[in-house]
Amino acid sequence: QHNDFRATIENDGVVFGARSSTFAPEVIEIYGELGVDFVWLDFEHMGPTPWDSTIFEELTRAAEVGGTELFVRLPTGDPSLIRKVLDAGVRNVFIPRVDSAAAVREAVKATRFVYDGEPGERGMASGRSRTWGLGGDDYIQTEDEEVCIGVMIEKTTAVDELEAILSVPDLGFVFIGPSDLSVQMGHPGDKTHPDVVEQIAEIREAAHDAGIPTGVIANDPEGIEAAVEDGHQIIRLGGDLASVKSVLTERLDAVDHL
Ligand code: 3PY
Ligand code: MG
Repeated sequence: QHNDFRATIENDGVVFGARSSTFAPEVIEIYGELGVDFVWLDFEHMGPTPWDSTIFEELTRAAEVGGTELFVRLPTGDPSLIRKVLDAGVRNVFIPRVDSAAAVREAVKATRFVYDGEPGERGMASGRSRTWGLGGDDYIQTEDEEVCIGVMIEKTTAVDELEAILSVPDLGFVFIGPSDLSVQMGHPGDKTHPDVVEQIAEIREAAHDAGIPTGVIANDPEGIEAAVEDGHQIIRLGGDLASVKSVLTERLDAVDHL
């Protein structure tokens, strides 16, 4: 199956996604039916430790049935972890808290059979990405053409090396992390601090100058519109837990008035 997420951002389009904190196949399938382009699964802060890759087989099936893409935030850029998740059939992954261009290069190389004109560090597997499900005779070429990896820019060490990070071959995107940037910049939790806001704009501009798509979180209509206007191409606009909370709050308020 074609990775619409990668194709869209490579062709200057915008993808809209939502987080699923429940990791429930049902929610992923419903997101797909609603037209959500990607489902953010967060293995940095929640979820089972993803070395049990069988969970991804089930979740990629749900994404395929619904017609959406998984977008998996791994806990680290450990190549052995990246390979295992890709072997289960996930096509879009991203790595939090990166510090250096060297770390980014190592992570990206783990996703490729051929990397920057040399052998990459993706291992030949017999998992769902090759043998069934997504698999096929053109496995090697398809995987290199379809898999997309990005990194979070949320540490000052990464900002210091931003130009080098942005020129790492095959880096698919950067996702900006205002919360951790605020911590790193000495304004913990203050995402609207002028220094943080300015830093975010600088990251965005540098990435766009380098031709690398950027992603952000935007939780209200104004924020979503502003994100699109700013040229961000990967926009997370909600999640299952927050949606349940807001819909039920509304209904309980209505009941209160009866
Ligand atoms: C951050 O803001 O630090 C993030 O990681 C967003 O998810
Ligand atoms: Mg973060």
